[in-house]
Amino acid sequence: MTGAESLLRTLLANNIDICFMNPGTSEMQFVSALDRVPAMRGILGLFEGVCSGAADGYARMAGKPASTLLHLGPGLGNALANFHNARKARSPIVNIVGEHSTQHLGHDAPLTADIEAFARPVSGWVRTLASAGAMGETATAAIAAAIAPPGQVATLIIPADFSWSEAGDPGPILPPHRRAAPQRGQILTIAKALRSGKPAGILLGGQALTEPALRAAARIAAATGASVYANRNSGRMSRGLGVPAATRIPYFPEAAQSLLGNLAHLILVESKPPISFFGYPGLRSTLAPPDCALENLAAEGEDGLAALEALAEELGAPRVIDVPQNDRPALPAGEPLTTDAIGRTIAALTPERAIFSDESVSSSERIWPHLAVAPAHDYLPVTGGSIGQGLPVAVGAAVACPTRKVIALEADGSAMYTIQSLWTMARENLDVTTVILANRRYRILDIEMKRTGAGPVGPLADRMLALSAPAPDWVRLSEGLGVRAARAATADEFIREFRAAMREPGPALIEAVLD
Ligand SMILES: Cc1ncc(C[n+]2csc(CCOP(=O)(O)OP(=O)(O)O)c2C)c(N)n1
Repeated sequence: MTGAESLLRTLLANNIDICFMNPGTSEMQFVSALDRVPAMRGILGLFEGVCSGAADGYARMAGKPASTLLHLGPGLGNALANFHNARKARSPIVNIVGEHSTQHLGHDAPLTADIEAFARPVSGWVRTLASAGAMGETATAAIAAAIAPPGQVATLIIPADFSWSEAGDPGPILPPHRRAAPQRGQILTIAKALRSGKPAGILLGGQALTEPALRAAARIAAATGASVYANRNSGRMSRGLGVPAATRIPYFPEAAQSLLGNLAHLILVESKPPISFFGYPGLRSTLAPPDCALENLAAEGEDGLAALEALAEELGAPRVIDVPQNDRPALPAGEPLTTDAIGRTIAALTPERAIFSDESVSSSERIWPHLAVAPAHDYLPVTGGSIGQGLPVAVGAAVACPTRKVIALEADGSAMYTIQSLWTMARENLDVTTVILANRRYRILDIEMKRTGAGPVGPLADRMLALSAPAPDWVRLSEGLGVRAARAATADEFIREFRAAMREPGPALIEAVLD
């Protein structure tokens, strides 16, 4: 068995059967092994940022890693921004990077680079394979590192000769991992704080934003009057009709500080203390009041659900929570196309158990409230602030959940970073509807320009923010990459196109013209 085959068999034995890849000469052995090991599904991305973002989206929805296969330092370099987002999402990913053969490495060939240095800032574990014979064991070590709670990118660099040489058996199969249970003493301390009668909040992050954890938090809120908040940059959140709500911490620090302003206690569940996205002149970066006591109920990587349930029991919280079942909104009629009209339409027409990949940037605050009355769904935000992740994450989510509708809410500027994702959606016939919010500007930067006190936007500065001359033609771009597409300039047109996209499976794109 060659090293390449041993690697693929080790991944499969450990239940990793997807590889988002963009290979080159040093990875040819892996590509050819796909025909001998067909249980590994190779998915081609036409830019490495698609591969890393797709592996992130896959991990968030599947709860287990995909692998990525990238070409040398430059291939990894192209993938870094979305590995950065994956790192912030705590997504487990086994990232395999090909390296020159060992005898070639000393010659400083054109593609030679310090791959470990490229990998380190986004990876929790980095290793260059030492010999072909060590392949199985080292691959298992990479998988163990990736899935160690709370999850991380593990980068395994493989010299080409080790993949074409004879290797030993595949590596061992890992036992299922357990997240640490809550500390009894900590639960009692926090129960006491919540019984004190002082204003308290519970901030949920990580895996504590799934429905069972939201339900446990709602039980605690019912028993104590505490408010329940959501970390806006956590990888995945359950939401919609029938799901207990958590208030998302606002993006701008003034609104966030005012929301949390009266808290005496903030209980952290799989979340760091809340901080502002950016620092601004004269503003604090921390969002909780300076005298608020921060208490860790479960650290990142610990079992927040078990901790919340134990706390609810300790507090004698009601077992059943009544979640109001609001009506779905009425469709807009005869209205211009606004972000509100888009939000209402999506909430009214989205099917059960949809998955939203949200990279709607400046449109998000207007669309977000409407999704509260969409059917129960999963919501995947941008975790690390690096735009160009929404479409790749949608690809990965659709691969992980082939029976669910995925809806990518995409600001036009962000969508251009990894537009190649559309081709992978078409190639793999993924059930993703992409809504392009075509305001033809880097709109959020207009707002940030004012907030940072950077001065007025003159005509030359404006050319750095406007996407209008020429405006990208999304219908032609999408069709050119194999995804059916339509343009909507009124609410009625948007309703027609969105309804059709929800009825018909497979990839579709709607350009929603907002200017
Ligand atoms: C990789 C990366 N490059 C640049 C930025 C800076 N940036 C933040 S928002 C933004 C423009 C967003 O424009 P668009 O996606 O069209 O959304 P809009 O603000 O119009 O809603 C840019 C360039 C970033 N966050 N990440």
